Amino acid sequence: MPHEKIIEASSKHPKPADRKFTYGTAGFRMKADLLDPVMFRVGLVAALRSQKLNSATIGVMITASHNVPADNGVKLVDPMGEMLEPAWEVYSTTLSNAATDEELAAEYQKLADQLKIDTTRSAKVVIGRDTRESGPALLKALTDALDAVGAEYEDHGIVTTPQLHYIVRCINTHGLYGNPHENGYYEKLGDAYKQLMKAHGVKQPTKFTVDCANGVGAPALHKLAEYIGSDIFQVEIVNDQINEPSKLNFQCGADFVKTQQRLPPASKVENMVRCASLDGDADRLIYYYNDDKGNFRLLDGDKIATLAASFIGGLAKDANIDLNIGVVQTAYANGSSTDYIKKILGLPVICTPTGVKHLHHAALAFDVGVYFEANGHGTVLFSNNAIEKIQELEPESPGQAESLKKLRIFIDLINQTVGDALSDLLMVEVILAHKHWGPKEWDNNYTDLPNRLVRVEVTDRTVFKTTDAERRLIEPATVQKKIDELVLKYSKGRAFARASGTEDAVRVYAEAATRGEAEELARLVAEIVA
Ligand code: 16G
Ligand code: ZN
Repeated sequence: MPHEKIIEASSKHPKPADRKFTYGTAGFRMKADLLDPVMFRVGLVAALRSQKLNSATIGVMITASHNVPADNGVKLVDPMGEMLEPAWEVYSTTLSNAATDEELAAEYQKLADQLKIDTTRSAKVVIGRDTRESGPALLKALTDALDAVGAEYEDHGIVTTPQLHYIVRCINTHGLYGNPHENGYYEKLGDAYKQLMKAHGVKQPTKFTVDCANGVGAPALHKLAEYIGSDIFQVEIVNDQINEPSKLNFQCGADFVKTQQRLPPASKVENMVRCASLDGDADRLIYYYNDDKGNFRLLDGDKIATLAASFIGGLAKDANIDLNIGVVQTAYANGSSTDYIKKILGLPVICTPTGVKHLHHAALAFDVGVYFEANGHGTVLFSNNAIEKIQELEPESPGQAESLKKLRIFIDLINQTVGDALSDLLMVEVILAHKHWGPKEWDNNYTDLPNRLVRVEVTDRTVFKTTDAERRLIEPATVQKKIDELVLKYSKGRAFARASGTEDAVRVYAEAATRGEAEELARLVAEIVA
């Protein structure tokens, strides 16, 4: 019986009585020194998940993304590289909260019985982690659990979150998606980039600067850049000090730039030079630049989505191929971006609740689904139907053949498992090069409405219940009516309030025709909510 083994192994990873753990939007995430028992229990869940899916390989990623260095976290990756199925988030929460080692073994068995899982069949797990100091010890807690239930595992060491998603998909598709290791990732993306640039005689307009948040994106980008070669990929890499753990996400990274609306101090660039920032596990990307007057300009997830959608739409048109292209956003998308997609690009827009799994799911409804959160997390999904159409079409003119060829390679450039900063970075560089655009031309597509995000401390955030993709509150009862009345007074006004999924607070977002009005609207809505 594995139960004695589970109990014995678990006794080295005891759960403190006063803690309640929850598998949230981004897995388990907390102060690293609290995570040890959770890691052990996640190991049991990963093994069960693999056994449930006929021994498909499951991924475990140890990371806390853009959080401070003292935090860490863990999330599970399903066989095709997607996020864990929601029902299993609940099972993970249940197992992580079992009070004693015996109770844990009993919960493990209960779950196996309930889901009819044969716990004697083989279980396969692949593991990755970011650069945090706490990583190796947490890895040990995880593998202790995997050993206790006899699961097979491969440790891929320090990799980005999207690299681990990629590896999982490669393994489960038996290499069809690519070679299942870190180098296979550089080869797949790098080769696609080379073909889209070199073969078409296209060049990056200028060198650009990438801030790697002093995290795992740094070694990965160095390796990717080396594989591609500096003749066609000119990049200045800053904030790549992964040997100084306290610098992770400190005064740098995508989240810093997005919230502070300024360059990270290490990015010393001239006006009009484009810059990009990754986050601590390289699944978010944003671009920005200082304009000719030195004013900071952000090119966020909305700008990346519109750039990608218009480029793919153009290629599809030139290739004379009928693809149903759509864009998925959240309520945080700037109203100007939504207007631009609908009115100028003529594409449908779906709005979903915050959290990548919602956007990803909605994007599957299109032949080509472009999804991005404003914070820079997103990707492009090509359906099997679209891929088949693109592969099978026989071109009738050289122009059509050229566009079709680009479209085929473009599919390989994009990590379709999950938002991937490095893949998105290559995508943006390719598009800018093909359009002969600098940051200004890109930025000129549309002008963001002034907006303001406010964090409001409340006694109980769970009383805030939303509908309509979080754009409207249904509870507490009178709040939405008050917000509606207020918004009417502002030109181009829009505002909403929702409980954060990651912090104990309510977030208020407001936009309006002028900066002053956006700020005032946000402040007044915050007063209603508080
Ligand atoms: C998580 C989500 C991110 C979302 C953020 C919102 C994933 C992998 N991550 O980090 O997409 O933007 O939560 O945070 O889904 P909030 O609920 O605190 O506003
Ligand atoms: Zn991240």
